[in-house]
Amino acid sequence: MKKVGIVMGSDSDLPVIRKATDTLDSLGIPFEVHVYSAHRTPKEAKEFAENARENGFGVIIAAAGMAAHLAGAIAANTTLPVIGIPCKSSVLDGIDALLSTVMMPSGIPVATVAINGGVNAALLSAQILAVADEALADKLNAKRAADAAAVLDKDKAVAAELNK
Ligand code: RP5
Repeated sequence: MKKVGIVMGSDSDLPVIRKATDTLDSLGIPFEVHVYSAHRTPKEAKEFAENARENGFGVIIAAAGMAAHLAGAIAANTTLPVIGIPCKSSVLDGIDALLSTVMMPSGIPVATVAINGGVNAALLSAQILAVADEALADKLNAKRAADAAAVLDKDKAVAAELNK
C-alpha cells in the first residue's frame, strides 16, 4: 500500500497530527511524519515533496497554522494529492490558517479540511488510497457502519431519557 506523508510546520501542531495518525493506525495505513516548515526549512519541505512519489507516498497531509503556506508549498512541488489542515495556533483562532490554506489560486490545488481537522484529513487520504484498494474501501465502509451504529445507540439513549 502507498504511504501517507504527513508534514507539519512546527511540533506545536502535533496534537492535530496525532488525531490523523491515530485514525490512519486504526485503518492499518502506513505513514511517515516530518516537521518541515515552508518558511523555516523551505529546502527540506521542497525536497520532501519533490521526492514523495518515488519514495512510495500516495497522498500528503500538510498541517500548519498562522500564515499557513505549507500545504500550498508542498503542492507546488508534487502532483500527488495534498490535503491541507489549517491549525488553530494564533490570536485569530485558525481563521488565518484556514484562508491561507484553502484559497489556493488556480493550478495548484490543496484539498482543505476543517480547522484542526486531523481525523478528516486522515479519512480523506484513506479514501484517496481506496480508489485503487478494495480491501481499504471495505474497511472504510465498515467504519462508517460502526460510526452510524454508535450514533443510533446515542439516539436510543437520549430518546429513552427525554421522550416521555
Ligand atoms: C506555523 O506557525 C506552524 O505550523 C505553527 O502552527 C505556527 C506556530 O509555530 P511555532 O511558533 O509554535 O513553532 O508555521
